[in-house]
Amino acid sequence: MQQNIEKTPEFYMKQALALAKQGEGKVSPNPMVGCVVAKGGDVVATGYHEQYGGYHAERNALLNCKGSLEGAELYVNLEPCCHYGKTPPCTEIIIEKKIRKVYVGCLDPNPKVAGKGIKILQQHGVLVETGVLEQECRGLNEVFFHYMECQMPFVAMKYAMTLDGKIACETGDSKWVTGTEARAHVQCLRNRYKGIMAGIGTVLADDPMLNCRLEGGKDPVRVICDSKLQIPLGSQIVQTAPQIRTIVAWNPEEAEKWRGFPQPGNGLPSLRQSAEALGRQGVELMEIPMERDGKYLDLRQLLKNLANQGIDSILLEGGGTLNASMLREGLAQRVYAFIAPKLVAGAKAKSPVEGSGIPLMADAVGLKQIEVSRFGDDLCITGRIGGEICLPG
Ligand code: AOF
Ligand code: ZN
Repeated sequence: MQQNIEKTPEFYMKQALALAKQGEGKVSPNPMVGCVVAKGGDVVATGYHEQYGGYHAERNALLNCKGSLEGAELYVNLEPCCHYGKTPPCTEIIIEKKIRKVYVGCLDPNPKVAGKGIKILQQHGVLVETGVLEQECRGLNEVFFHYMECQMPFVAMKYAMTLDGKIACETGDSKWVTGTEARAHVQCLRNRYKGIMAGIGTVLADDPMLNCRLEGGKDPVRVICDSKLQIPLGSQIVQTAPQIRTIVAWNPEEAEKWRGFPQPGNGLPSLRQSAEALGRQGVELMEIPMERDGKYLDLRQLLKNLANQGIDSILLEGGGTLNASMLREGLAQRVYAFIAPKLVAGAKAKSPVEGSGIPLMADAVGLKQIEVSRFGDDLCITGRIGGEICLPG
């Protein structure tokens, strides 16, 4: 019996948030949005944004209810839109259905909406209350906010390490640092983020698939940083490129240098042959300039290109060098550190973030909004990296 539950706006907004989350992995680069309609305190309709290009949460909820909704209250985690996109404006149907009051979690950062949705509702006599569970609502759509505001993908750095801070033994063996529960959770992360990024070192060492093995999940777009275009045709990633979108970021000059210019008979396929063979497999080759110091691909440019293709988020499963470059350039927004309660020791065993490091502890990159969870015997610590971070090269 659900008696005496205080039906505050927060009570309904929590339901809207849970509904919104059902769109995870399916609506990108749109936000996850859920909607609850209540009349006389009873929930009479619910809906959520189910897939990219489909109806928005409000329309789904309002069309789900046959009876009159005049005088009802509507709860939605994001400001209702007021523009004609792939679907008509949500404000229109809210007004048409004579909703009395709309409770909004947070404003929509999309410049086409950005407060105008609320204004239109008010101009039509609909009462509006904003900021209900605002932090949770913004948190759920942190990717959408970042992508809209910065036109860059939201980058989440993920790694698994031992309690003594190693991602592999000195021998290079790394199977497995964490247990099955933690690794299963990584599959959820791969479903959540639109793309997944790794360096060529990881591909050569582990021959990974970088797909999503979650039932009903979606595979992330695989992005491999491979300036010299070394990725083997026989690697699992290239072999599965016809089925799973795969982008290889490379640099023609670096690749040419590495092959040592025309050396007939050295056994290596020419650059043109490699590029053509990869292309035939469906691998998308993306030319990227090198950074100023010439050591690494210009990651900012790479991320910009990905953003232009609608890739709003990246799960970074890089090695220590790629992770360090992302952090140094201030391009990562979140960290997921999985920590296994075991020790492997070894001064030469690799750690999750390498590069040249920050000289002073006082200047360490700190995480905010920390959450700690446990998967079997392993821990996961996650938090946001705030602002622009400047690390020495
Ligand atoms: C809402 N409710 O459920 C969603 C909203 O391309 P379209 O037509 O789907 O429009 C996408 C934009 O609409 C998106 O950038 C965001 O501003 C808003 N998403 N708004 O009222 C929803 N998904
Ligand atoms: Zn809408």
